[in-house]
Amino acid sequence: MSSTVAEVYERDGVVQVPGVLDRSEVERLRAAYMSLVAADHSLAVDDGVPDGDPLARYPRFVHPHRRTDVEAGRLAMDLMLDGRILDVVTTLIGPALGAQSMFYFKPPGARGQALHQDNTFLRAHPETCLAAWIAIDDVDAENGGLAVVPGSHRVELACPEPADLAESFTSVEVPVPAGMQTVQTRMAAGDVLFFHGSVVHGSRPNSSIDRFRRALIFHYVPEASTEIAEFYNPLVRPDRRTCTLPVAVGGGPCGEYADAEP
Ligand SMILES: O=C(O)CCC(=O)C(=O)O
Repeated sequence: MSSTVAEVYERDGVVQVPGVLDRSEVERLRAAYMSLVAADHSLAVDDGVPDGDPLARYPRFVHPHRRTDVEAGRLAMDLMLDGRILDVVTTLIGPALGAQSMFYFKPPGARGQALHQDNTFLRAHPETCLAAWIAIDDVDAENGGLAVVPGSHRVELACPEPADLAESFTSVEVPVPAGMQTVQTRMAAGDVLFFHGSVVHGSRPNSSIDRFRRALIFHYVPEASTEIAEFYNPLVRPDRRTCTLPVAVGGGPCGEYADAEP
């Protein structure tokens, strides 16, 4: 592993690795999740969106890796532990456990997710979590690609504020720390963005007419973690065995602020 990836992560809390998945892998993931969402919403997070909202038809899915009875779930489990991703994770945070998988469909017209920090939800201690955000489509500002605040993993943060519900399906927003800026990512399908659990990040609406912005997201925590929010137990070891960690107070699925506040 090139030291550059670790150095960029150390400096910015976020690093993009291009071309981790090839086109056929991306197409297979896309097809598996589109066919699952057309038939079954049992993995959907209840984000309380109204009927008619694009996210009612295409809700985000959580923990698909636990559903190895369906192809989408098997693909998630395989990829969560795939060396191309896990080797980077291990370089950045040491030996790790898989804590969460998520799939966002984000169709045209869908709202985004206001700025937040993932460890608010995972509550991993004593270190934070790490996200691997895998682009399943080409993503940019127009279709609501992820925006990140480099360096925000190093600063004290202000309290969350109400989010603009016309733009975000979650209700609370972490302000951009003083002197820092939001940077819009541009990713090709198959690229992976790794980011620290304290990095402020989020996304704007998908304002395109016809470009889905699908993403498969994994969260990892160091194997040496001493606790995590209950929602993430059991975790997955690199050899596929599961394990549990002592339960931290608060937390919940990524983005569910109301339940996350102690
Ligand atoms: O993909 C998005 O729009 C937001 C995802 C995110 O922020 C997260 O997984 O924590």
